[in-house]
Amino acid sequence: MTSRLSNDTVQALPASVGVPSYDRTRFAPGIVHLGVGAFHRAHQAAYVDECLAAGETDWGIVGVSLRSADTRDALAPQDGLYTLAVRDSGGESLNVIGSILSLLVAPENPSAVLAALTDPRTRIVTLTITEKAYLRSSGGGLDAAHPDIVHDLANPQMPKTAHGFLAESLSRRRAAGSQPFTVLCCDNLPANGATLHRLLVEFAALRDARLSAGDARATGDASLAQHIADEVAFPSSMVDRIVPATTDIDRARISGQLGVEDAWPVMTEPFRQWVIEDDFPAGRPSWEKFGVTMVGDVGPFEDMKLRLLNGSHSAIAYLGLLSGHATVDRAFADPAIRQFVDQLWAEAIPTLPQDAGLDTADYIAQLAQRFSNTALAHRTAQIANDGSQKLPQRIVASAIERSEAGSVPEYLTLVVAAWIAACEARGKTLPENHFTDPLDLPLAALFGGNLPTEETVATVFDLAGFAKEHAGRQELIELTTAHLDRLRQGGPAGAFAALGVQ
Ligand code: CS2
Repeated sequence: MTSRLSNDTVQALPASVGVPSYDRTRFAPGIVHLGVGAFHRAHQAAYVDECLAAGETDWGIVGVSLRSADTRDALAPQDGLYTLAVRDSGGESLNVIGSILSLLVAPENPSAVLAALTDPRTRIVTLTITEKAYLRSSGGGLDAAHPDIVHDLANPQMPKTAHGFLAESLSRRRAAGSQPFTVLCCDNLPANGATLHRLLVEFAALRDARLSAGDARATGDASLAQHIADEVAFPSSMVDRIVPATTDIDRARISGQLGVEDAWPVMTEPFRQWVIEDDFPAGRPSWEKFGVTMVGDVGPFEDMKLRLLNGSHSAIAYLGLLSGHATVDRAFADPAIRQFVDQLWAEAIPTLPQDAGLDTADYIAQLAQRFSNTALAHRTAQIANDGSQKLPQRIVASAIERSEAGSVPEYLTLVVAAWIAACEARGKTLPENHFTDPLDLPLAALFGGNLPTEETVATVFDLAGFAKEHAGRQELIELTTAHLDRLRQGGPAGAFAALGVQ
């Protein structure tokens, strides 16, 4: 195949493929997105595409990759266009998304990223940089000793981290007299906006301290932390759409259907949800017209999503991997895993606010349907990545609350044990780098030490900051230890049997 999806070829695609109905040359960049991966392209960029199609021309997206050039390399020759393939057992529908105006790669050209962030037309900065890129210490504050934070404090004009880019650009905007942008965090963290706000104020305070100490390379004035604390809006949001990594088979199939090559189409499910706190002093698209729910407090929606969807997703991933299931739908079709997940939901639901009008029964019924989508082939290994960063809000928070309320969180702690067992299984029953975790080095050292199980579990809790300073910590360690012993001896079937799950 020779020609490529682009502005020139998009109008000649088969009639069954949806294409941007608007003039892409007419819209201005209003949003800079940090972390322009598949999730962003299946979610926020698709919503913004609908806004643009409805004539809201000020909200084009500048997509920034903070690490690799892969997305830019695939999409720049396509004028930022890509196909969104929505798949379920009923088939596949294809839509070309046109909302990404340009793509930048931060390590190649940090100045260009700062220029985009400082552009007065940029009114919103959205982020999907994954949990670990927030660089939190195990206590939840900013990991000030992280080499990238150290780098960004010493080189404020050449940042590497989201914190460095946001702080420097907010400082420059302030100096230039332009209004701050609104920061809209779209990662799966609890109170994600407030969390990023807190971390960024901490980071800015470290910048301010260097400036006050007379550091010649420091930039701005020494009150950036106060400015960010008082003047910059960080609405929280809950984002939801299942987006499996694109495979070469997907690329070939989609390109075949288009009749031109798309180097990086994105696969997703029909379901999508976005709930956003309505706090945009610099303006925003009319998202509510396109299915976004604008609310005063996103907390209850976030908790329901993190604890029911993401919590069970992680459970399915680790128990699935330990049971030999490569994809979510296959793991979920395993009667024992399915029964386990039902019990896990039952254990987590009482931790959700009872007075917020959440329909948890309907929610889990939808989840069951979504996890059964055989057309997605969502790999368990993909979800298994970065468990140390994910389990605190997905599993451990519910376990702490159940234990504090006087009940025994057996199912939740089995997920923690399954994570440890799956980490340990790499290089043995699972391929060496089947998934990765920021704690891989200390974990490998720990697993090599042949310690008693309880010591292993307690060390993992310390490394990952699980239940730090909580009264129930020891109980959770003991429950996890018992499950891990059973998993090591009899696999998931052994651990399930002790809970009466078959
Ligand atoms: C998944 C999420 O990979 C993971 O950890 O649990 O990416 C999940 O698919 C999304 O949050 C769904 O909205």
